[in-house]
Amino acid sequence: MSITLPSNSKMLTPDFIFGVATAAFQIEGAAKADNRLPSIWDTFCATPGKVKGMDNGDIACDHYHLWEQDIQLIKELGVDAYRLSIAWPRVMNEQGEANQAGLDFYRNLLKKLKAEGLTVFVTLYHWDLPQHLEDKGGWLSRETAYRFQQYADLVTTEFADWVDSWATFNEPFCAAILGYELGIHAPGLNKPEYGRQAAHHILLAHGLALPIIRKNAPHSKVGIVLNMNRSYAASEKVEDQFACLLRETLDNQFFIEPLMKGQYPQLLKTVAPQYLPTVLPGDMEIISQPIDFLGLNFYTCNHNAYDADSLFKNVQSSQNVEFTDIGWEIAPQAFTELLVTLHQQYELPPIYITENGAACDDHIIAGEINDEQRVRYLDGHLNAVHRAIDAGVDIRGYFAWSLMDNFEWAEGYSKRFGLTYVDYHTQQRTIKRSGYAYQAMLNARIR
Ligand code: IFM
Repeated sequence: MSITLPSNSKMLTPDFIFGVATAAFQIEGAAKADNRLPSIWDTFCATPGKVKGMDNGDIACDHYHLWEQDIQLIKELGVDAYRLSIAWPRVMNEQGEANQAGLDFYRNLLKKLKAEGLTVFVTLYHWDLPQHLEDKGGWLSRETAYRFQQYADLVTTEFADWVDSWATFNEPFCAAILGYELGIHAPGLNKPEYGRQAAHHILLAHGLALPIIRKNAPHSKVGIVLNMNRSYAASEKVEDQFACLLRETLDNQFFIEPLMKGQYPQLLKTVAPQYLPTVLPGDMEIISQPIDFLGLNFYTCNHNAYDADSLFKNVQSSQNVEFTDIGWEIAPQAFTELLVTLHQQYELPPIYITENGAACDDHIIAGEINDEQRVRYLDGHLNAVHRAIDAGVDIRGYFAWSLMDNFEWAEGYSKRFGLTYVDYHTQQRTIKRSGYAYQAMLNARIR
């Protein structure tokens, strides 16, 4: 079992980059080191019933201390690029001043990544909002967007020299909807009207930060990362088709349309106005400024049936499908369809697949992890990207999620997405079979 792309694939040419991705809260640990402030995820983890096993990010993969060895791991995998995020609570105090110790950590990390010849993608916000900002309203408050602008200014001034590509946000859908509408992520609020308002403020923060990042880092690319699933209707029935359309609109179009067209989807105005946020004059122009790239994270698809109360509900596929350990359907064809459809719907900037991967029930046996399902998953999804490129979609890179097993949010450490296995007792890293398969595919390229 290997990962094999067609020999003529554009993905095997030197312009296409392959990487691995992580996020600060999920790997760093050192939750109180060097004046790091608490984040909403520290608070959420400490709240009984929110995170499986009451796991937390206090130690995680201890990357804060093991970063040099982790860079060697990245090198060993043979990737071209590494995608990481910066923890806002590590680098700024409550007064909005720089925390030098936190900045030093990232400066050393970024310098070393560049010295090792890696292309560096940095995300400014991967969900770890400082708790003191949540206490003042978090993403429900417009003011947080202006605080994000200050944070982006600090970080991009400090690190412009070592970052090739900046993403303002990772997955606004998850930060806003899971965090403020459904209550299954930090800060754990769940009012229907909260999620969309939080999303609007996140998109506003993205737009407010763009000109600042461009000024501070004129040689870097700047964009945003959205997560998208492909939505299917449970049947041909008109009401199920409607349910699917609404689900796709709320999950995908609600985020991409303001960025690309400066408006929220028209459909919501007519059928579900409760999902429209309060927008002030000028906001949509700020949100829809041009970006250099769009990051897309893809994992799975969903199937939707009409429900009289909630308008749509999730149902299982009628086909015989395979699931990963987190219960997500494996659907590589949906990945190609999603990419091609977006390409038809919008004038998109170049796309990077900034995350894609599988949670598997991994076990280390005699020092090896035989994660055959993940190898098949990666092979299927890389070939799905290849087919989308062949169909005309401008995709420039692919990042596997994740470099190593890590803190999987509400699932704690129970779900493993890594190409590398982490023993959380010893912090021993062991490359899985999937990591070796990725490495073999990368090393076989003619550069
Ligand atoms: O672990 C997460 C990541 O932080 C954001 N995208 C999805 C991954 C898997 O759930």
